[in-house]
Amino acid sequence: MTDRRSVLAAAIAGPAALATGAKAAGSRARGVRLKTPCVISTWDFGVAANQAAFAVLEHGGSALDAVEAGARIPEADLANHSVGRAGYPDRDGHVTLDASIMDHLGNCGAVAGLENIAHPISVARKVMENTPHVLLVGDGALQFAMEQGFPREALLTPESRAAWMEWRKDNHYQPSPNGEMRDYGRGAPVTAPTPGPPGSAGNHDTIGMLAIDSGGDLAGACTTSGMAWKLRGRVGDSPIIGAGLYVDGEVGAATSTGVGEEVIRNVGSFLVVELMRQGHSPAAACEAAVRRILKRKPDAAKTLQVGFLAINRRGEVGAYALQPGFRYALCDRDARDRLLPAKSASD
Ligand code: SD4
Repeated sequence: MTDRRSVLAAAIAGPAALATGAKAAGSRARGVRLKTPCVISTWDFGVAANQAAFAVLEHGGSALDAVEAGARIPEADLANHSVGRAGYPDRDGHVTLDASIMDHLGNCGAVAGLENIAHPISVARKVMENTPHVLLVGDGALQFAMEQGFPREALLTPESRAAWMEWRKDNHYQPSPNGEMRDYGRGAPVTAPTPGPPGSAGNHDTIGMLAIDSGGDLAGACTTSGMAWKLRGRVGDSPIIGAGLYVDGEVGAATSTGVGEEVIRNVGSFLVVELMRQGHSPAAACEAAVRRILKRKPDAAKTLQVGFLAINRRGEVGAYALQPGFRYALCDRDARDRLLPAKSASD
């Protein structure tokens, strides 16, 4: 508890305090090791999602059940405009959701471009468990979800619609670094310590969640409404196994957030896991994956954001991003609501 409070207190105290806190937390992040069972996830609202996941884990539940339960928290959060219900729509006003889920044995399922279903992560799990396939998209994914009993509902909230109408005034599509935070502290620099408490307006983004259960098994989940104002039909990294999420029970797991195109180009999460297999720590593997993006696109550290988050079988955690601003949440028995800033290529 104190940990989150101290990070948030630093945030409230101002940029200088956050800078100090970020440095201290950054060095801890390099060596942070959690006790099993544990769960980690992207961004500030990961703290609340981790609580739901940990409630499953501490009662002996599986990592797979935990990450599904955790991912459903931001999916249901009406203040969150980048995940699930209330997600910002595409250019044409359609809320289209992407999600994937994977276990330690390589079982996986995903949906992309799913409309009118509030919990894509649970549909992804049904794809994994009830079909011979990995990925269902668009109308087919919707048909499948309804066959599986998911309620069909309108997802575009008045707030999301208003934001879309505002965007349509100049109709300029240019994802900005940490753009999902734009509603909060409007006009403040992206590194400003103003994201606010988990789940608050502007404090939201794709959630990637990774867990280890008390049996030592790993699982991961990733769910998003994708980049706001994207072209209709655009699919990001989150539902692409190996890009937005990858789990290997013998090694560890990784997930990503940010501009999915750059993650897909470099098969980012798979790369992170393969680097861990070769002996990299999670932190070093995440950094190497970010540097791979930079190698191909040197200006990426100025123009866009991508963050990776990883955990190995031993519970060691690492994260790295192109730019400052990416934070991640950690939870185990000892500290259930830690929130750390990731180091970045721009530090
Ligand atoms: C995507 N990676 O659709 C997701 C969106 C995201 O910060 O993470 N935004 O590309």
